[in-house]
This record gives sequence, C-alpha cells and structure tokens, in this order.
Amino acid sequence: MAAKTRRTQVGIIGAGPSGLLLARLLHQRNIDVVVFERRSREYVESRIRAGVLETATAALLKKAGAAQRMRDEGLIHEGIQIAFDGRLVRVHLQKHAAEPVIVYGQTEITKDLNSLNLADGIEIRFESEVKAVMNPDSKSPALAFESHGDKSEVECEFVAGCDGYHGISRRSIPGNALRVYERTYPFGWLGVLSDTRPASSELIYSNHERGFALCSQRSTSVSRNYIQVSADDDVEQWKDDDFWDELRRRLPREIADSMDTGPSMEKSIAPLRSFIAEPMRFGRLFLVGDAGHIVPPTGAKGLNLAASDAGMLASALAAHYDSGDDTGIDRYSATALARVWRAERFSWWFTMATHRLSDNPFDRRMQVAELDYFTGTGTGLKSISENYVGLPIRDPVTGNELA
Ligand code: FAS
Ligand code: PHB
Repeated sequence: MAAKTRRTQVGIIGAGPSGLLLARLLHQRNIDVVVFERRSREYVESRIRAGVLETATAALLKKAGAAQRMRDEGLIHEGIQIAFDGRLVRVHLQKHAAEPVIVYGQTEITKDLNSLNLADGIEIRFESEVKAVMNPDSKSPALAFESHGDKSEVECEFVAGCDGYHGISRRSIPGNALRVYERTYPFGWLGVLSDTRPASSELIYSNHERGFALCSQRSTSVSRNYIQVSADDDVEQWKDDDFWDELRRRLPREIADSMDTGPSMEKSIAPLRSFIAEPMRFGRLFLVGDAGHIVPPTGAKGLNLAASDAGMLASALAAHYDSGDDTGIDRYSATALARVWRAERFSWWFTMATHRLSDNPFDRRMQVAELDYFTGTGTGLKSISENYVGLPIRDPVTGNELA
C-alpha cells in the first residue's frame, strides 16, 4: 500500500499546454493544484508541435499572465495562402473574419508557462508518471504515481486528464461510459524544422497532385515545413535534400525557385487522425485537450482546442470553489464538445480538400472545384477565415464568450 503523500483540490495529469495553462488559471483563483508529468521538463519543452495561435488562445494566455513573450516575439499573420491548380490564392483572414492569427511555437508556450508556474510556486512534478486514476466517479478520486521508482498516491477533489491521446485518463473511464468517434488517414506529415528564411511571409497550404505541402515558420529566420507522406513511411529514409526537392516540387514555381534550404534541426513524421471521446467527463474526472480529441493538424486546431478546454474547465472549477455553483462542471463536456466538433469538421474538410486522397482524376477535380469555390467567393472565404482564426470560446458557467 503506497503511502498517501498529500491532498490537493485538482490533480492535473500532464504538463503539456492544456495542463500548464489549466494549472495557472486555477492557481490564479487560489485553487490548489498538483501537476504530474511523466517526462522531464527539458523533454516537454523540446517537443516540436504546433505553430499557430488563435486570438482567443492568445487572450487566454493574456488572462493567465503568460502572454508577454508571445506579444513581443509572436508574428501577426493577417492571411494564409492556398496553392492549387497552378494558382496561389490569398485568404485575407483579417478582412473576412476581422481577426488575424499569431505564429508562436507551442514549445515557447510551454517554456513560458513552466517558467511562470514554477516561479509562482505551482507544484509540477516532472518525471512522475500517473499509473492509475482511482475512484474517478467518487467524491474523493486519487492518483497513484511513480517517480524514480518511488510509488505514492495523492487524494484529489477533481482530476483533469491533460495527458494527451496516449495518456491514462481516458483509459480510466469504463468503456461503456464513453462513445468514441475516429477516423485515421492513410497518410502522415513529414515535418522539418530548419534555420532557414521562411518560403513566404505567410503560411502556404498546397494541394498538389504529388501530395500536400505546407510552408510554415517559427520566426522570420526559422522555418517549419511539411509534406504529406504515406502513414507507414520511415523518417530515417528521408535525407534533407530529398525532403527539400519534394517540397519544392509541390509548390508554385515562383516560391520553389526562391526557397532557401538547409540542414534539418528536427525531422519527424506525425500521424493524422480525427478522434473524439464523448463525454469529456466521468464523475470528477475531466478530459482536456488531446486526451479527449485529436484533429489532423491541417486546420492548426489541436493546440488551440487544448487551450479552450483548459479555459472552460478553469471557469467551471472556479465557480464550484467560489460559490458552490456546479453549472459549469455539469456543462463543461457539452460546451467543450460543441467547439471541438466544429474544429473537427473544419480540420477534416481542409484535410480532404488539400491532400492526395486517391488516383481517381474525378476526386482531384472535385478538390479543385471545392477550393475554387471556397477561395473564389465571399461566402467561401468567410467560411475558411472564421474557422481558421477560431470560433468563439463559450464559458460553460454563463454561456457568454470566455475570451
Ligand atoms: P500533450 O500531448 O501536448 O501533453 C500531454 C502531456 O501529458 C505530455 O507531456 C505527456 O508526457 C504527459 N503524460 C501522458 N501520460 C501521462 C501520465 N500517465 N502521467 C503523467 N504525464 C503523462 N497541433 C497544431 O495545432 N498544429 C500542429 O502542427 C501540430 N503538430 C503536432 C505534431 C505532433 C507529433 C503531435 C503529437 C501533435 C501535434 N499537434 C499539432 C497537436 C498538439 O499541438 C496537441 O494538440 C497539443 O500538444 C495538445 O496539448 P495537450 O492536450 O496538453 O496534450
Ligand atoms: C506549424 O507551424 O507547425 C503548423 C502551422 C499550421 C498548421 C499545422 C502546423 O495547420
């Protein structure tokens, strides 16, 4: 029997963006939290993942007092570009959705939140893996965790499963209590981070007959580029030069010919899937971010949904502790899922419109017709823009806009 180490109000599993943001928002409301992260701080901060923030995510970071460096170093992008059928079309986000997006890497967000959280004394236990979530549907759930061989437990009043797709929290919910919706795609994204000038001042999404490509960035001197590859492709088989050659084949000539190339600082293949688990609550256990849902990165929604879930749950738990009002707790799942499903739809739609799906010429012509309509009409441009910049975040307590 492991010794019970301590009680906390909210036990948070995972120190990715959702866990770190939730911890900070709850700490601001004087709610006691403990964060358990199975990896080291260095490992978590080194993972290259998302790059585009919605303004609502930026507003949540500002509310958390964690937006200073993002404001100083983040890049405001008022548009994106879509290449297809020999064309390069700009989608003017600011014009059609009255908002820009911010290019600021997920790694930087986790660094900012870790520094601020640790400086404020928030307890983050790195290299501490949660091995079990006990009695999640009781009034006193507990977490059994292991750190460097030592086994301990902590009693919680609530548990936030911020532990990602492969975490333990969703697996702690009985199968008959969850409905799962999933689609896996027969392709992945080979991503390369390089110390090279970005291909363009704005992101370029390219639908090409050889496959999808994306030119993104982390700053004006660091690029993050992707090409669609087979789901079973091996990153070790991709030499840097082969990557750059294939990327340039999939881009408009004027972009390809002026592109700087260079050695990869990081190279990896990410699988693509659409996944949702409903409901995002079981008793006093709440699923947050990737633990509850996964989107193909085409729509740049994964990190932003993780942030909006964290903001919603923080508001719900704060109402519980401030006034005993459990409206937000009871509405968290439905409120979060309403936004998740819209982001799932957009991410699925943008993936299907831009990736090589089959050898059937009709399918390709349908994609061209789809992109021609959505980039060639005011209705289509507004639809892409409002989904890309992000839909409003609803407060589960009041129903009003959260950020
Ligand atoms: P995370 O997965 O980030 O964090 C979960 C944390 O929980 C991890 O640190 C993990 O170590 C920890 N954990 C797991 N089990 C635990 C346990 N039992 N005990 C303790 N800790 C545990 N999104 C985009 O918008 N754009 C992109 O380009 C993009 N690229 C991606 C590339 C890859 C390879 C991956 C995997 C995801 C990508 N995403 C992208 C999505 C990504 O940004 C996620 O949406 C985001 O990290 C979600 O944040 P969290 O929900 O906090 O989960
Ligand atoms: C990234 O910069 O990593 C990025 C940007 C936009 C996406 C996906 C990834 O849709």
